[in-house]
Amino acid sequence: MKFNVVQKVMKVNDELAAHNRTRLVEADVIAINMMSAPGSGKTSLIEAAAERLKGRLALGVVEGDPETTLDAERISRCDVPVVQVQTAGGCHLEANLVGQALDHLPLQELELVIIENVGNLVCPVEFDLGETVRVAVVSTPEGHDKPAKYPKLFRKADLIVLNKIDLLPYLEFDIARFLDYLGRLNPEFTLIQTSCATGEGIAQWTDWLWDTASVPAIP
Ligand SMILES: Nc1nc2c(ncn2[C@@H]2O[C@H](COP(=O)(O)OP(=O)(O)OP(=O)(O)O)[C@@H](O)[C@H]2O)c(=O)[nH]1
Ligand SMILES: [Mg+2]
Repeated sequence: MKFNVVQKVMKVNDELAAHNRTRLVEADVIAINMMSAPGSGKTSLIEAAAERLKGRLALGVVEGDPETTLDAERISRCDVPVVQVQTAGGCHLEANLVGQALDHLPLQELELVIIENVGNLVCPVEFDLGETVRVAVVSTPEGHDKPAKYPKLFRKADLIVLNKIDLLPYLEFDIARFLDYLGRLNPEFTLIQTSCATGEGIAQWTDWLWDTASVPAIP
């Protein structure tokens, strides 16, 4: 009985995600679902991208948070169209909410939409939003074992960003073990190491966004 209810929720979500995907393809917009634990640096990475891609790539942002408009305020200061989705305590975004957010973005003028999911390593991965690609962000203070403990997120990611590498000298983060865990989940994973504090790796991050947005959307 319980199982049937869950299936129904997921079925409705999948239908709405398919609708979002069609809208994005029709508008020729690539969408990125960015997922991580709270505080890994998702908004900081989007701010860095907005800065570097200004005038080169038409970016829009959907911000997901349980409460507040703090992240949308940060992004709007970068002169990028942004919509804040408040989940009222909910631990992930769903396709229905993202669909409503897309209504408030000038999709026809955009090339790339980054959807910052609610900070959480478990729930967001279960919900298709209609995105084109998935990015998993993990930061060094969280520890090298995160891919082993939360495999689904890392296995399904098209890109993994290891952020806060400026803090490596102060932490017992074993990068070899981190890479080993990732390799066991997906031998062909793509990893970019960044620091929003020093700017290291930000060029690679924005180049990846540029390349991803330049790929025509597949209907
Ligand atoms: N040292 C260091 N701090 C960083 C880096 N990136 C982000 N921070 C800091 O980490 C904190 C969280 O960054 P955010 O960008 O807000 O993280 P987030 O993933 O968007 O957080 P939520 O939206 O709350 O899940 C802020 O104080 C940032 O200034 C980094 O590369 N190095
Ligand atoms: Mg944020």
